[in-house]
Order: sequence, then structure tokens, then C-alpha cells
Amino acid sequence: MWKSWTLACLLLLHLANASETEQCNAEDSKSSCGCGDGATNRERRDAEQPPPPQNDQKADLLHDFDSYPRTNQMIRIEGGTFTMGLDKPIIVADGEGPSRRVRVDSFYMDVHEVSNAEFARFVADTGYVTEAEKFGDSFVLDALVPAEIEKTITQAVAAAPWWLPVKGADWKSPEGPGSNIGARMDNPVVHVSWNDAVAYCAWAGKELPTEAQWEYASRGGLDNRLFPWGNNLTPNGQHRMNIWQGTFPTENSAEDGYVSTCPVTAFPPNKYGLYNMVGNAWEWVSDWWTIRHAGEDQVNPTGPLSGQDRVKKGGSYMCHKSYCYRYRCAARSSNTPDSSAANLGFRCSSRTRPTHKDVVILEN
Ligand SMILES: [Ca+2]
Ligand SMILES: [Ca+2]
Ligand SMILES: [Cu+2]
Repeated sequence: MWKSWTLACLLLLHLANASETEQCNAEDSKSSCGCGDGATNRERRDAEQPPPPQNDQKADLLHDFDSYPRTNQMIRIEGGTFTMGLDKPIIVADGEGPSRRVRVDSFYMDVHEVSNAEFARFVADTGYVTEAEKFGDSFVLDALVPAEIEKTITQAVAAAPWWLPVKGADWKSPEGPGSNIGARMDNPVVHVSWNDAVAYCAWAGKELPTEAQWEYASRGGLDNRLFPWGNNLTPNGQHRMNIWQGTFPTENSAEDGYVSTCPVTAFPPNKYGLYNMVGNAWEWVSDWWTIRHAGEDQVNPTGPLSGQDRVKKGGSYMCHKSYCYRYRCAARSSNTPDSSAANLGFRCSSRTRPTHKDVVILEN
């Protein structure tokens, strides 16, 4: 099933190659397109998980954060009204449409994705154990899994066979046992669930942004553009975000400089001063997932009152137009709140001026 619609979709993309408005509206696109979506949902499992593996480097890591420049800055985003979603949705099944006029009040937004160094401060202060550590596994892209670990994995995701559930993969060991984040302290923390993200934000005196706040912030004051800087993927031939170049999922040419995650400070910011809103790591937002939206004007929408999945925004280093054209402001996807993967992180926001001693607010 996934193959046939993917082929159809590829054909469509090929036929409409010059256009940025092609539609991939197969019913199945949620489970088939890509770099995140339902493929990486954690299966329902009861308690009695194996104890998390001990990480010998834990002590070192938790002290290493002091040597990294802080990336905990926030910036005030002036409220306003914008067009959320798309009139001509590109991935219809994701609920990118209809477009609607949405007002958001002024708020504060993290300038960067939460980095490993910033997350390490939280863990060192609280002893927090992430859900990937409690469950004992998380999803990693096969190409990034060391061969000796890949040999031991028999279970893959049928709709997205490039995702491998790796035992012992967590935020400190992103590719499983033996891997570490020593050289990636300035990269986004990944393998964090929605619940983990909420716990971090609460500790930092912040909260997760709503989808409306996130999308408004990502657009940087530009109306109806595909990307935070406009409609041109690579203005003046310059890469503006960390996605996948080459052939997904077999060959990553990394023309943008990065095979996996990149520093949260990489690439120029958008007009609101925000970095890596699209690409690099997917970012959890606070809303429950729905693909049905009220079309009329909305004020500070917060999404459905209940649901099963939480929304994530912005796409990741694994997004390629052929499989997962979700590195756009209006694009969206979802996972269950206990799910985690090697391309899923977050940033925080605040409706009020943060008073937490650890928050730095940039003047704009
Ligand atoms: Ca890349
Ligand atoms: Ca991002
Ligand atoms: Cu993607």
C-alpha cells in the first residue's frame, strides 16, 4: 500500500516538478510519508520495562554543559493576525487546510531549539529520566545505526522500514549503546517525548508553544510563504535549513553541511530572530492533533480539548521532498505523547514575560 501511493506521489511530484503547490493527498500519507508521523509512535506497552542501561558517561556529560555558550535566550514576538495553514494544502491528509485568519497575542519564544547542553542542565538539576530511558528504546534512522547494533534488530516499521527501534537509544546515546552526545552538546536534544518536553518547559518556567504561536513565529511576519524566509528553497543558492539532499532514504549528500542534526545556532534566523524553525529537529507543540479546523477567524487557538496524538511542527534533517515535504511553516505531523525519535525535539515559549532566573530575554 505505502509503496503504491508513494510511487503515485513521486510520479505526481515528477510531473509537477516546477510547481511548489503539488498535492500528495493519498489517504495513507500519514503512515507513508516519511520522517516521523505515525511510524514512530510508541506501541502501547504496560509497565515492567527493563531497567534503563547505565551510561558510564552520564557523570561527565552532565558537567560538560558549562563549557558551552548558553542557547536559552528568548525573544518577544509582537502579537498579530496571520494566515494559518494553506488554502491549497500540499499534504491534504495532514490537515494543512483550510487556511484561516488567526490572531495570537504577544508572547515570548525560545530563539533556539532546546540543545543537549541546555537539556543536560535540567537533568543535572532534577535527575529527570526521559520516557525513552524508561521504555528502554527509541527510533533511529537505519543509516545512522552502527552496523553491529543494526544486526541485532529484527523488528522494523512496516510503513517506514528506515526506522529502527534501537534498545538503549535515548537523548544521551542517540544511536544506541556506545554512541554519545559529546560532540553534539550544541545540537538539539532528541529522543524526548511530548511529556519530557513539557517537564523541561515547566522546570525552565516556560511552556510549549501552541501550534498557532509556533506557526506565527515561524513565518516571521511574512504572509502565506512556504518557508520562514520566503518561497525560494535556496535563495541565492544558499541552504537555509538542515534537511535531506540526495535520495531518501538511501543516500544523503548533505549539501547543507549536515547528515544528522546540526547546532541549534546554524543557518541564518528568520525575521523574528528565530533559528531552525524548519528542518533540523521536529518540534513538539502543545495542541492535540486534529485534521479538522474551524475555518473562521480564531483568537489564540489551543487546539482540541482532548485527543490521542500531539502535534509536531517544522520537519527535520530527514525530510526530503519525495517522501516528506514537511519542512514548511504550514506543515504538521503528530505522534503519541510518549513517543520519541532521533529527529524529534522541541523549544519553549511563554505567554508572559518569563521571570525565571535562568531565562535571558533578547531585546528586539
Ligand atoms: Ca542535511
Ligand atoms: Ca526545528
Ligand atoms: Cu519529514
